[in-house]
Amino acid sequence: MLGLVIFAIIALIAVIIVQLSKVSDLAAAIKGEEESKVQANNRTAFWLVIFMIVFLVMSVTSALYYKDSMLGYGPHGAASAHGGSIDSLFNVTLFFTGIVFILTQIVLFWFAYKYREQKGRKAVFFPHNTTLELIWTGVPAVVMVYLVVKGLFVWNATMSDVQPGEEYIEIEATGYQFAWDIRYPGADGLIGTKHFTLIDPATNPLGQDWSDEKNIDDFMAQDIVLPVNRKVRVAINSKDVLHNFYLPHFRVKMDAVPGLPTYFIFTPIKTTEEYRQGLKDYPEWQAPADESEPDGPQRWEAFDYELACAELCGKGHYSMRKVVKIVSEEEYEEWLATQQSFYMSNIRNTEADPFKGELLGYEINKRKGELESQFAAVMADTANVGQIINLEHVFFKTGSAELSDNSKYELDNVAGFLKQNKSISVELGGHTDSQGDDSNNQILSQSRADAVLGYLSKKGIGSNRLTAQGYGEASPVETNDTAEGRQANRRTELKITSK
Ligand SMILES: [Cu+2]
Repeated sequence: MLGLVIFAIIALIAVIIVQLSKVSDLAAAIKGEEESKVQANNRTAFWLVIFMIVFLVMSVTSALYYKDSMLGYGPHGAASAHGGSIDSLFNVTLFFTGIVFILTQIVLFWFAYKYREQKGRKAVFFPHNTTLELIWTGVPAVVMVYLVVKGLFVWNATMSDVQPGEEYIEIEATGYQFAWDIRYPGADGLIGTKHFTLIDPATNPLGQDWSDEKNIDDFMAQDIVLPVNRKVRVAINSKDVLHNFYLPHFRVKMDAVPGLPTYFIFTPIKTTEEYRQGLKDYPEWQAPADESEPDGPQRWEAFDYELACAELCGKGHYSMRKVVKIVSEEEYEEWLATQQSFYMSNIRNTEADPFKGELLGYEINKRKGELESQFAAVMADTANVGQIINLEHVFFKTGSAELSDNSKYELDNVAGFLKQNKSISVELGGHTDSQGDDSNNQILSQSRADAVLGYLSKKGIGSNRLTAQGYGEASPVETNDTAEGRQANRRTELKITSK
């Protein structure tokens, strides 16, 4: 039915056009062919000039009207160190092309008007004019050379990689249909290696190689959080099709190409808060961010920098958005401290962990720091005796008093402390959980305490400074009803007996 109606409308329009042309033929026959042609020419020429004026006025007016919504104008000055040079390149190009644009439009339409067909006028032919040719070749050549050279300078400054020894933060962005994974290097500042054959959507989305220690502290971030005024290098990857890493406010834009890592280096120079303050003065930013909530935050308060995918990569393309937060150095440190390493929270001591059951260098160092501050607290304490330190990293083989290899780190630290502080004597206390027979537990705890004492005296601590005491299951620190509680109760304690 609808098809029929559309067909009827088209047919009617065709009939009207045919009838109109017949009417004008008739009118021409009455007026005379020649005169009606002259009239039509004049009419067309006049309207061409009107069109040109309206078109140019509207082009310029709309550009000025929407200026503050465009990057580089109004509140949208570049938020990165290099962004200003890209904006200036854009403005210079716009200046030259703008002149050419306006001049050619005026000349095009004016000539159509001025040289319309008129009675008795003949065309002038001149096949060659050296001066004119010099001008229209020379002027564009000079302008082009200027634009290209300026562009090369901006390109080289923007795209040069970090120099050896330079301070910067490296993060990694991996695009896929349809999201970004953002990886931070963790405390070591180094991003761990990855390989596509190791990718497992459930347990290893990036294909990180867990045998590479650089991966251990890497973490995945929900938002991109960066400190202001620090150089950032983004390593850009794609897992499937072409994507594009686009941070419009920072004039950062780089393809994410499957199989070909790319990068972009930039230095944010405005925090999110500073950018919001810049927007605040513009009336279009002073409306409620959410129209259904007129008392809610204003648009400028709700503003956030964003990462978008600028490559039309599929039907979910629009959802490849991430919030970018530029913060002060202190806020950045605070945020870093709340982030969890992907390996530590998802892989550590699972089947996928190549270091299962071993202590990692990072854990050993961390524990060393903890122990050192506990030792320092003991030394600062005014009481002479009684301070207790739980030797968390002393482990025994199940049911036996044989120290496991990993215990040496903790006990070497203890030995170091005792060597430095020769006046100190300690008691080594063994504790078990409540499982099994009481007297067996008593015997086991005593022989474990003895084993620790034996290790320390082998390290050169005089046996007059060491005593070993088995407490069996008599002094639990937690309930014995849960596995975690029992684990906490099985422990070795170091007690200061004289200072
Ligand atoms: Cu995309």
